[in-house]
Amino acid sequence: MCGIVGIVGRTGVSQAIYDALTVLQHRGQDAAGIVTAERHGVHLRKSNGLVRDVFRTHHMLRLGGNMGIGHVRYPTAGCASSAEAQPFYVNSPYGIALAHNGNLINADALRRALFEEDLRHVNTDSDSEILLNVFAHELHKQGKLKLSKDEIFKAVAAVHRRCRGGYAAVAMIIDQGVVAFRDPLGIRPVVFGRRETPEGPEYMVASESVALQSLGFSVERDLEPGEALFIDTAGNLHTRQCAEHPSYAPCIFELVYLARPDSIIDKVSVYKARLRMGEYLADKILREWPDNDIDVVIPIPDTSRTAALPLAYKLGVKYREGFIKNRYIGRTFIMPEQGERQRSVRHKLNAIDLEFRCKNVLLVDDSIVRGTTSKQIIQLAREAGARRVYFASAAPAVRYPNVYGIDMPAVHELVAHNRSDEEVAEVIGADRLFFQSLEDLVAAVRQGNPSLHHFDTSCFNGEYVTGEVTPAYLAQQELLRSNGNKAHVRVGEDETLDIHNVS
Ligand code: PIN
Repeated sequence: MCGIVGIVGRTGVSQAIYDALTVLQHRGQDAAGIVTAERHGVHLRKSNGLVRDVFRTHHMLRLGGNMGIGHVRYPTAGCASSAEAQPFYVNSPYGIALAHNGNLINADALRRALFEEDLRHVNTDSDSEILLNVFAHELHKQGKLKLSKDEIFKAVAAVHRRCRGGYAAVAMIIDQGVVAFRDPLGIRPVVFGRRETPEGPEYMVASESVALQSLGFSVERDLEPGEALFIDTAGNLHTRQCAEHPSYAPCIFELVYLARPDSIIDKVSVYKARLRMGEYLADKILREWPDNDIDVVIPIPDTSRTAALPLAYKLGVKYREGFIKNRYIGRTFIMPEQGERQRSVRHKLNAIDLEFRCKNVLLVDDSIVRGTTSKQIIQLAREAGARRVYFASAAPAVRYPNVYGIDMPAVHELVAHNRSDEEVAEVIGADRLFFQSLEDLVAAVRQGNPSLHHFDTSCFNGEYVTGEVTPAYLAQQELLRSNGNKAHVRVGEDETLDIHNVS
C-alpha cells in the first residue's frame, strides 16, 4: 500500500503536499516524493526514507508551483530501490508525472504491449511507471496541444480497459491540471475535497480523508469505482465515470489495519468499524466459550486498541494497557526484512508485569499475518507472569497473498496458510486462539455503509475480485516476494530533478 495526494491551489502547494504526506506516512515509510509544476516547468524530489528525511528546506524551496502531487511508498512485490520512488515522470506528451497506490496484475503483458505496440520503454520494475506510460500513450493518441476534459476522461477510460488490478492514481499534466482515477472495483481508496480561499476554491485528492481534514479541506466525497476527476489549471473540478462496468469491491484490509482510524473510507468510519469488529469478536468468544476464564483483555498497540475496548466491555472483563510501545520505532509490518522485523519487537514493546502476573490474559491484535510478532508477544506475556495466554485477532486468518497492492509476505510465510486455527495457536504458542469470522468482519464494515455489498477479501478467502489471478501469476509473485529476492535492493540513491531548471 502507498499514500497519494494531489492539490491544485491558488498559491504554492509544496508545503501542503508535504503536510498531507506526513499525515499519510502510516501508508508507507519506505520512500517519499513530491512533484510540482509552474507554468511549463516541473520540479521533482524523491528518495528513500520518511517524509521528514526526504525533504530538506532547500528541496522545499525549489518545489514551486500551484499544483503538484505526492507519494509515500510501501514497497510492493520485491523492490525497494529509490529509482522506483514515486512520482514517476515522462516527457511526452506534455510532461506528465504520476503516483499510484495499488498493483497491476497484468503488468508483464502491459510492459510488452507498451514496448511492442506503443513503442515505449519502461525503465524500472515498478508498475506505476507502466501505468504512467499507458496513460501517457492514451493521452498522446488524443493528439491535441491543449486537452479538454473529454479527452482526458477518454484516456482514463482506455487505461481502465487496458489495466487490471487495484489502482488509485494521481497524475499531473503540465499546463493542463491534476487527474486522479480509481480502479473499476474501487479496491484502493481515493477521496477528494475542497478548501475556500479569497482567491477561489482549492481542490485536493488523497488516499484517506484524514489528509484532507488535517489540511482544512472539507471532504466532498470518495471517488467512485472507475471514476476520474480532473482539476484544471484554472482550478475547476470535473468528474466522470470512465469504466464500463464499475462496481464496489473495496479492500477490507484498509478497515482492519491499513487506514488511520480517523479516516472515513467509502462512507465507513474506520474507527467505528473497528469498534464493531471488537463487538463481533466478543460475541464469537462468548458463543464458543461461554464459561471462559479470561481475567483481562490486553491490546497489542496500536491498531487493535479500538477493537479491544468494546471486546472487553462485552466480555465483562477489565481492559488494561499491558504493553507500552516505544513510539520512536516504526511499524514492524512495514519493515522489509524479516530479520529486522523480529529484532525490533522486543525493542518496540515492553510489558507492565503487574497487569499480567497470575492472570489469564486475552491478547488482541488487528490481524495475524506471519505470526512472528504474535509469537514473541505471547512469550513476552508469559515472561511477565501470565498464567494463561489467549489470543484474539480482529480479522480472520490471513491465508492467501494479496495481489492488489498490500505487500503481504510470500504464501509460505503466512502462518495460517494450510494450517487450521488450532495449528496456528500451537505455532504462536497461544493457549487458545480466536479469529474473527469473515462474515462478521464484513458485517462490522457494512454496518457503516449497507450499500456496500462486496469487498476484496482475497487474503482471507483466496477469492480475487478482478478475476485473472492465475496459479502461474501467484507462483511468479511468490518468487518475487520471497525475502531472498529483495537482496538486490539498492539503498542510498536518491533523485532530485529540477526538470525546468537543472541547478
Ligand atoms: C500494528 C499493526 N498490525 C499488527 C499489523 C503481525 C501482524 N501485524 C499486522 C499485527 S500497529 S504478524 O498498528 O502498527 O501497531 O502476524 O505478522 O506477526
